[in-house]
Amino acid sequence: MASYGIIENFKTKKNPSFLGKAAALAPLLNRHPVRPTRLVEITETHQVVQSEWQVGETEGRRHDVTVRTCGELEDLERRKLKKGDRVTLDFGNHQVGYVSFHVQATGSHFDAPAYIRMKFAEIPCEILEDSSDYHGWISKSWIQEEYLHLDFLPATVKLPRRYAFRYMLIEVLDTSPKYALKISEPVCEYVSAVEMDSVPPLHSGDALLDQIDRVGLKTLMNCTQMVFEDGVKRDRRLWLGDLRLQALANYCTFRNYDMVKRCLYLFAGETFEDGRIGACFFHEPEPCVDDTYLMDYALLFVPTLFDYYEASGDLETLQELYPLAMRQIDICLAALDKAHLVVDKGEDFWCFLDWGEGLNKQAGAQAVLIYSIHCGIRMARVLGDEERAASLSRENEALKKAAVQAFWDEDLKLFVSGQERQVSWASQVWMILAQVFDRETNRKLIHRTRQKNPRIHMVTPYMYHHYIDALIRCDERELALEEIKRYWGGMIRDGADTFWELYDPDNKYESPYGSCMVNSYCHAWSCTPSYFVRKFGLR
Ligand code: RAM
Repeated sequence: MASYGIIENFKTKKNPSFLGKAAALAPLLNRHPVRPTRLVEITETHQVVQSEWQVGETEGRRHDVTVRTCGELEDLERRKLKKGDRVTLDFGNHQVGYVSFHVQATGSHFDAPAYIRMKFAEIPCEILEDSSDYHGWISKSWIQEEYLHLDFLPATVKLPRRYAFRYMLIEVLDTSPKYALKISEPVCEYVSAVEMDSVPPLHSGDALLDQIDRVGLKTLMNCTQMVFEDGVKRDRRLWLGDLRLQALANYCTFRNYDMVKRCLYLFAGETFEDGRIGACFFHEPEPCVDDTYLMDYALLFVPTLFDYYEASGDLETLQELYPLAMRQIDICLAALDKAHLVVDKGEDFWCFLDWGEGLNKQAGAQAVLIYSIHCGIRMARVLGDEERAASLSRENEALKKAAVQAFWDEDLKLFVSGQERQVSWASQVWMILAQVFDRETNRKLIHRTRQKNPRIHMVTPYMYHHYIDALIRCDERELALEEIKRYWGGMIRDGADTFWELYDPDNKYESPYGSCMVNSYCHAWSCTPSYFVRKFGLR
């Protein structure tokens, strides 16, 4: 289902001082050249044989394709490429950057322009996909494919876009009978605001866990650009829910506090006219808030700010952004119904939680509100605002009571959501995080959820993060570790160099967009195993 918000005559409120602070914190990107490691051939395989794949190898079966070495980089220049010829370069790992290469003609005369196609792929199967088969609801323009005429050769092609990829295909669509093409010096100028060397390796004693951590770090590093981007292939911008998880992982890895601060000030620098924080923010060409409001994302500004304060000790920022954080809570409290419940807005894109098909958001939204208020109370106490802390505590008691009354099903011993009384993983997990019940009751609830395995399951690493967090808060650390290894380890077994936007072990082709061609395969909200492992010492 198409999920976006468009508001006619959208009015916003700008705070130039906040935007100025964000601008002053803009990072200088580190840049370094990366060259391909080999030439590969990517072909379709009809049977996926998982056991042939081994952790740590670059060869292997990914989705339903096989990647096979077919030459060294030095072989590239020796190839004479004519109409229909293709060459696929493997850059060794997932890269984000600007690509250039040299092209020359060989033969009698360069008597017609050369016409080439290039495709950039985060995972190998993207190379084989036909873009004309894409009929999803978000723009096809996210598919990283270019068609280029070269009128004069030799030439150095410098592509103006930034790409997110490991594999690059160059296909010759036409030359002329008189000449062929020779390609040389392909290079990607890799960009990121942080450096891998700044993070000590994990050495947990468990090879898979170390690898999960490494892949998580790489995911976060690649997405740390001029802002914390959600994904570097798509959407290449700030989303609040994503920011929160990136920030958490960042505090125990790259420790780039200024990046989090910059992102907080961007969100605060332009809001909806009534003070609501947008779900998503464009940082270029000019800073600008998107006209999408997601209740849970706006509320998560509260823990994002508080986590930042706790990690950095930056009291000044906490003080300055505190009123805006409180405003997010007040707006949601003012919109409750008479029974003290969040109003269910049905299928609209009003609250996110997860991309699960048909997920009802009412109970989850109520839980996120309670969760954020808990954090708001702590924040108010740090700032000596006792009156606020007391009123929020009263609100939370009322919200919890209302939640149990409306959503707890005593027969099922699970939370239900919406008119349809839907049982989902998301509702249970968020109610646990909201601490609506005590720890022991929550522990039983998470086990019951696992045992019943509700049909509306979790499909994003974002939701899985909250599930792992819930397990840890229920003192189920061993199980949390097991689940990290199963879920994120599953992505690695399926060939991930960086973690993905969506991963459903039971449906590898899951996509909320109508086609996984536009799914993102380096998506920062999936980097949090590094946070769990490093923060809680899970081993
Ligand atoms: C998608 C992106 C982004 C997420 C939103 C809700 O566009 O995956 O990361 O935060 O949805």
